[in-house]
Amino acid sequence: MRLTRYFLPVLKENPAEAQIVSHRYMLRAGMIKQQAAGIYSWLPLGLRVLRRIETIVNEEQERAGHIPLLMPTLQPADLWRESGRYDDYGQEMLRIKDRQDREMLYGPTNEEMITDIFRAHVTSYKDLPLTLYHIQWKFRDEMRPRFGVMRGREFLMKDGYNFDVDRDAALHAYNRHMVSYLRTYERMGLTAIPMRADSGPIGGDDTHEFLVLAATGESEVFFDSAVTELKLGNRDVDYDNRAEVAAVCKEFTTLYARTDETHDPALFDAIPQERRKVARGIEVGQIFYFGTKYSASMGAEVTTAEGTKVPVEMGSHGIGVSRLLGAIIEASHDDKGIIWPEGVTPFPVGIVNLKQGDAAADAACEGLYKALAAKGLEALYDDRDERAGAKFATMDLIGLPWRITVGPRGLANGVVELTSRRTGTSEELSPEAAVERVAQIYAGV
Ligand code: P5A
Repeated sequence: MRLTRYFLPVLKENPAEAQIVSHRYMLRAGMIKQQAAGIYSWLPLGLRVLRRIETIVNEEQERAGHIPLLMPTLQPADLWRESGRYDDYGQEMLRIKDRQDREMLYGPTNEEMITDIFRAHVTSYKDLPLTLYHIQWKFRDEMRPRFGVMRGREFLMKDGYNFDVDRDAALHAYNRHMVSYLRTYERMGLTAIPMRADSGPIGGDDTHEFLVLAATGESEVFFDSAVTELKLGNRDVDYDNRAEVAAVCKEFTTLYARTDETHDPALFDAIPQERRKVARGIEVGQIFYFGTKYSASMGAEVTTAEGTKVPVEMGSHGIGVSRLLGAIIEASHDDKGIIWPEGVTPFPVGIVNLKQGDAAADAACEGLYKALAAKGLEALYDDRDERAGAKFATMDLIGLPWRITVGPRGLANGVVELTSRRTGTSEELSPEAAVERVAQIYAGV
């Protein structure tokens, strides 16, 4: 993408309404625009990151064997009357009437609707296990929408729902989600710690929240610092192997890690003092096992191998897709701007032309741009007629992890400069070597 042809409305001033760094940088980098309290337009740069995050979420869900579908944002109230949640949900639910005076709502979550789909089509244990998911906009009329996309009213969620014949199979689905979420967050450059939590309006016995530690997080968390050292890495977990998946979950949930709702001071005090940590965290996902809470009230039954009919065992599992942008920025920035991890960056590399209009510099930039594209890497080429300082400031603010700087002086020696946004270190290389290096970096991402 050439910057002169792009739409990147960067702000010079700090927007007064933004209280936390991620909100400030998302506005300044021209990623989002607020349209109403907690409701945002996604401008091109923001949309690119959102799509990257969706891609990672989709890849990891499909790797775990979960099947995508797409449910609507608007739902009929009657479905929610069946589960009893229409009245329970309160003011957080946005209720709408259509022209026929039928009661509708903008879905805050989809347990009822997915149960309705299931009961219409599945009647036998032979069709199980089944996990269906989608990535869809939700609406929750939050009392205090704030911090930009972090606590929105309209927000994008990945929500998945498992259907299993018995409790053991449903717990395996729960575990599978835990492992797939750990992988998902790690690919985004995040450490998200599963913590025992409270199930709130979704219901159920077993639930874990995934928290990214950040001073600006809305949840208070208590944990053994050793839990922050755990990494899934590139382990090739066999998602069909119950024991293997359960062992990974055990590894990640044995050390003490809880949110304030489930905090147990006696257990906490048993941790060696130097490892006892109280901090704040951003909740980027939550998984629930709730058994037959929805299937029993909504009549979603399956016949078992023995020929009896039982309500299907279920759980639901959510990732805060739009919130993740805020969480990643909170975890990865400096005083100049965002520092995107390679996994989610809007563009893999930026090209800065120090002397636009200089024939050699222009030609070298065009050559780099094309050579990168031939390797499947779309660069953001700053081809504006601007001072070098202004170009660097924009690149630093929008946070591309790599920058190639091209100027007449370097070119006279046959080199360009490759700079890491994270470390600030630069290396002089031939243009061909710079392209090779960037391609190598992204080969593993
Ligand atoms: C699980 C999937 C559920 O709704 N039903 C379907 C279950 N869980 S949850 O914890 O309430 O939400 C899942 C994740 O969505 C994000 N989230 C939000 N993101 C931005 N703004 C909000 N107002 C908001 N509310 C929830 C969180 O990341 C949460 O973990």
